[in-house]
Amino acid sequence: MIRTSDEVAEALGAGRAVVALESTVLAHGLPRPRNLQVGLGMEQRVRDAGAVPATVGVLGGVPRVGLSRDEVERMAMADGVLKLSTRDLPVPVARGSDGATTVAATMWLAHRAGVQVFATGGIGGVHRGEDRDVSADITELGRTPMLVVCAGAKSVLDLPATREALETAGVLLVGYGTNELPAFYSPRSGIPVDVRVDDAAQAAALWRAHRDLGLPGAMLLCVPPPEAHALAADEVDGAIAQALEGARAAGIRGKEVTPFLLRAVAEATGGRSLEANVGLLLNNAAVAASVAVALAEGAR
Ligand code: PSU
Ligand code: MN
Repeated sequence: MIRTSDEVAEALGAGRAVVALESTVLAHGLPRPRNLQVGLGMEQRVRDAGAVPATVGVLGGVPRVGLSRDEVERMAMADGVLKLSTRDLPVPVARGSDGATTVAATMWLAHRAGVQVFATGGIGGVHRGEDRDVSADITELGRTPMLVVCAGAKSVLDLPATREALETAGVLLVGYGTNELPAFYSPRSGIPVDVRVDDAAQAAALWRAHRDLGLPGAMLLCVPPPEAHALAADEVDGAIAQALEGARAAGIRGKEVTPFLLRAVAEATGGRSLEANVGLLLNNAAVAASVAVALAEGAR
């Protein structure tokens, strides 16, 4: 049912490092044509660090792990690509259509293909002032084993509430060279992580222990956004307040909320939040690859 590309299948078979990448960030989280550059750029960062990238999505009704360049382009540039959380996966499969996978759906498919490490930007979580809008990413993180490399949760969310929800779901927050949960566009949130690691080998050791214990669910490796493009917390706060007000006024609901907010914050910051988002996505891909390489080396 899930089709793994030849390159990814060979790498997994040989015990080499593989990093899963999601496609919703491309189809719905970034503007064209920048999204395509970022998708290909993340794949390149993974390769540069010695691992094989596996971008995940649904094409023509087939769940895919590992896409060609043209297929990444189709995800990024085609109109009407569905946004798929795990529960949505049957829809494009039944209809034979295309869909981009969120963190949740990417984890579901990548795990079943045998991938253990996944790089994204920011996970979904609890929306501000809408504490019944909780991303299904949290549910999936609680039940599917995956080392998820991210810059924390997107700061358009309620970060303290998201942290609590992750704790309830049984997800360990690991800071990569930091004691704090990053705030996506900026490095600090004031919210502590559960444990800190300072290099890829330490991260790999934690993940190996998690698997050896047979624990369900994911571990979040939280990487601060690179300094060069990070924004100051007060600048982001104003932009987010404006974006939330815009979403309320426009009556945005459900799966449209996150893409709307990301776009509105980018507008309110004159595109600077977009640069921060791109910078952290590329950086997370490189960190994930280094951890995947450390894991593969440890298994030999
Ligand atoms: N990180 C980004 N940009 C994004 C997303 C994450 O930098 O667009 C996407 C991910 O696919 C994540 C989704 O799973 O947003 C969460 O959407 P929701 O809040 O509707 O569950
Ligand atoms: Mn939601």
